[in-house]
Amino acid sequence: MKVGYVNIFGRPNAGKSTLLNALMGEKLAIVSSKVQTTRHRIKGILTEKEYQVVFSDTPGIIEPRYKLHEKMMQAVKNSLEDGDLALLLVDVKDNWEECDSVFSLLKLKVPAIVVLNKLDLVDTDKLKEAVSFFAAKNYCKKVVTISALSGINKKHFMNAILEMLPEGEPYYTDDNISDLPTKFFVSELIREKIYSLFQDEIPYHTAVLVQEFKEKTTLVKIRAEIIVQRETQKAIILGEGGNMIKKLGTQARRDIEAFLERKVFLELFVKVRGKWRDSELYLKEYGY
Ligand SMILES: Nc1nc2c(ncn2[C@@H]2O[C@H](COP(=O)(O)OP(=O)(O)OP(=O)(O)O)[C@@H](O)[C@H]2O)c(=O)[nH]1
Ligand SMILES: [Mg+2]
Repeated sequence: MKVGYVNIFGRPNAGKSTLLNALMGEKLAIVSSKVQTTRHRIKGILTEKEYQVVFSDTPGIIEPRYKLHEKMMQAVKNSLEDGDLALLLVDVKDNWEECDSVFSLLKLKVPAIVVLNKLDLVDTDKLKEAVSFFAAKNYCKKVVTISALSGINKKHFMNAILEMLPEGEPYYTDDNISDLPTKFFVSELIREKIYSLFQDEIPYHTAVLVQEFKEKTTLVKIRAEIIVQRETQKAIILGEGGNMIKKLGTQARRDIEAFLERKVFLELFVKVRGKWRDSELYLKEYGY
């Protein structure tokens, strides 16, 4: 059996989380059109008869400006410490030189496949040019082109990966597909709706904390807190007469119900915690 850890790296918005979900056939990582959506390392354990691959989605690589960013980049560093193979994800429309310099700075200790994503957005000539650009780089063992959004040829993609993995015994014996608790996925689904419903700084100044998760006979009761930095942001999240938080709650509940495959009663509260992104104490409390 082929086994191994395969870590996905790239600049913000490259499509790392979209790729993880496409590989897993399940929504493990939240996705948005905005940068800096993912804040944690999210493992997806893909087990088949012939292989077990533990994928890790990671936060997009940035220059840290807050303690929160530092924690996010720590998640990237942790993923650099282990692993058998790196997938270096590139949005083909992104600046290739900048992607290259980010990848070089990673100082990878493992072989890497450069994955050119969003091929649906460029013509074949441009794509070929990108393939030659990255194929010439030291860290690159192979270039693969995909559209994570339109759907990948999973068999083809997995073959490219499995070629580079060792034989061994599976790390995980049960049928878990991730190592993170249900509460984490619930809070992430709420955070995803904040990314899609609110603009400007709001998504970046927000954290979500699940305070209560009670399984009852007919439904799951969930109480979550949305943490913002300022009163004005709280007012925006609530909306006029509470219309925005209602919308947020409805959308989040639908996704949580699909994820848990159970009926959900979701209660949301908004709390103001000034500068939480720079406070070790709050960051710890909020799971960073
Ligand atoms: N057109 C197109 N869009 C894509 C493709 N893959 C991902 N996207 C979009 O790109 C955006 C970013 O996707 P994510 O998966 O959140 O990107 P990410 O790399 O995880 O981003 P961070 O977590 O912020 O680092 C979303 O709007 C996706 O729908 C693709 O193959 N084609
Ligand atoms: Mg992501």
